[in-house]
Amino acid sequence: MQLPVPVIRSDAHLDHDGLIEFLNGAPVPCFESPARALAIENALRDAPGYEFVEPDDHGLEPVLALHDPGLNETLANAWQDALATGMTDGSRPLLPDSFLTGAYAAGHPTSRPGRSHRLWSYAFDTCTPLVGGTYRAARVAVDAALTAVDRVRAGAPLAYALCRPPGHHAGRAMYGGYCFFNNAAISAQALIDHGAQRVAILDIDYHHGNGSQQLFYDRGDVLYLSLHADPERAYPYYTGYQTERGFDAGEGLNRNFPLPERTDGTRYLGVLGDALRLVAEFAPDGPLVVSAGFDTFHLDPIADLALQTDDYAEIGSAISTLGLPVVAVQEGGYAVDALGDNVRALLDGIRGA
Ligand code: Q9C
Ligand code: ZN
Repeated sequence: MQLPVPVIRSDAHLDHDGLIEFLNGAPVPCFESPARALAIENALRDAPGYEFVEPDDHGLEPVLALHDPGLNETLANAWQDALATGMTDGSRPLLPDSFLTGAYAAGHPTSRPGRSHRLWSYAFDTCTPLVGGTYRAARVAVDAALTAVDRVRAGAPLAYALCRPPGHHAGRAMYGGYCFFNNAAISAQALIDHGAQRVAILDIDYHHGNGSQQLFYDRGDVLYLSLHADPERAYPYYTGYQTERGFDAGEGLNRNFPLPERTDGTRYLGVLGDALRLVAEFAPDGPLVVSAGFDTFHLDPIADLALQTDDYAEIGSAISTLGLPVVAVQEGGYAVDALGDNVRALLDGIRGA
């Protein structure tokens, strides 16, 4: 008899809401919505073998282990500052209109503004709005991932953090792609800080986890592998190519697997097999962190791969052949009607149910 799989969830994410993004120039409700998390919870509540757990507060230290203190402070204060300076009346989310790009910063001094527009200097896109509840939701998402780490360290073979907002696009001093803090990366770092010498992150979200890649690019203790839509055609466009293989002590420990349009389960599982062999070769001495995105689904509204619900069960059982405990961290997935079933299929696949 297996013990129930801990599902770490919180209502805090509900206040990260009212979010607008731009799609081909038109403002639309953000694809990354509270309904996603509710759909996942409903599916797992109806399934045997799961228990719901609230996140424990882990404080700021694990966030600052990977993220710039200025990013944290700015995200923490942005909404109050924007209200105080009149930049928003509170009825609309904060979205940037100007970026501190590398090209802007090249060749002369630049500054981060003190208030109001300071947030923009950390943003890298226009699809990651911030409202009054965003900072707390992002912190609780980190706590959810760290609570999953605790459960796995205490002996659970699998724990799942229902993180909202997601995390894999967030880097040391930047946020974007619906992400503010990198929940999966912070989990991997926590495992290292608890004594693991080699931790692998397997990222199966449709998008390349540019934040995760950045955070560990020169590190010899964390292997980052990502299967994703070829950046030649897909967000985040500037990273995720096969040629990005790590640097310095991290040489060879960053591996990208760009996928063509309409990649189906058979083809996907073949590539996943290659990635899993690299994990085995790396021989992690800690749990596997899975950045679990489901925007690879054939009906996803912002993606173009072709996975079916049953494929997630196959992906899960392929992952389980590594024989590693798994910390699964929720990332993307926007086909809300199927999202719960897809999450459940992956988790059931991992635990062999
Ligand atoms: N037309 C995650 O899945 N929008 N983030 C891309 C393409 C941003 C996805 C626009 C997608 C971010 C966690
Ligand atoms: Zn994604």
